[in-house]
Formats: sequence, structure tokens, C-alpha cells
Amino acid sequence: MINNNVKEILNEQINKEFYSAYLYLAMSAHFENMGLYGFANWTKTQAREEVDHGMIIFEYMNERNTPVSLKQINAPDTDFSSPMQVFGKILEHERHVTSSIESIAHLTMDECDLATRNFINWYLKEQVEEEKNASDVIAKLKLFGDENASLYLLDKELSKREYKKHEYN
Ligand code: OFO
Repeated sequence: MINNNVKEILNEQINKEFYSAYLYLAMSAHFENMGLYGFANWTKTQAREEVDHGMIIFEYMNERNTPVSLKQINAPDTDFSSPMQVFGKILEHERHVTSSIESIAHLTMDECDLATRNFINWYLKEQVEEEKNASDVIAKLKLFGDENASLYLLDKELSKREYKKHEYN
């Protein structure tokens, strides 16, 4: 059983992961509307990975006989425009999630919950990748531009992203 403070922060993190899924789905719908189906695919795939992130914590809490309490998921931001603007928001969001994960790591140390401290390492690594994925797309948008032919090519590239279930290992 996990102590109350750690339990609470893990419950909050489940909520944040599911909010992330909502946010990416809203972005995907925006790109669909723009006819940017590759960008829509990339963000929809990310939404599915976010659900996996939430589920991994859910399973971990069950394994530790710790009650999960699901909180309300807020409506996502929908103030979206160009791909560059949306990916700027993605990077900002992922940096915010990284700091949430770091807070969990700090709390588990304060509470001497070494099993959860170890568990959260997977998320620390994952966040490095999440920030890199967003930064890579931003770098390409900066390099090749945010319109016409270059956007068409980048859209094609992003259409190749495939969903692979994220598993804790
Ligand atoms: Fe779950 O990493 Fe993105 O938000």
C-alpha cells in the first residue's frame, strides 16, 4: 500500500495523462479540419500513447493495493492555428508534464517510497523522448517552413507514425 501523499500525486498524474490524451485528440481534430492528415495521425497516435501512460499508473496502483480515485478530466485547450503554433503548445505541455513527473520523483524520496521512486524512472525517461519528439517537428518546421510544399512533405512524413502500445519495462 502506498501512503496518502504519494497516492494523491499518482491519482493526479493519471488525470494529467488522460487530459494529455484529450489535448492531443483535440489537436488531431484541428489538423483533420485543415486537411493535414499526417499531423492528425501523429497527434492521434500520441493521444493513444497518453492513455497507455495513464493506464500504467492505474495498474501500478492496483498492484500496490492502493485505491485509484479518478478525477474529472477538464476540456482541452482548443485555441489552435498553424502547425508551428500547435507544436509550440505541445512542447510547452510536455515540459509541464516533465515537471509533474519530477515532483513525483521528489515526493517519493521525501516519503521513502523507493518502489514508486523506481517505478517513476520509466516516466522520467519517457519525458525526455516526449520533449524530443515535439522539438524535432518544430526544428523541421523552422528549417523547411510552415507552408505549401514543405508542409506537404512533412505531413507525409508524420503520416507514417504508427501506434505501438506503451508498456512499462
Ligand atoms: Fe504522458 O507524456 Fe505526454 O503528456
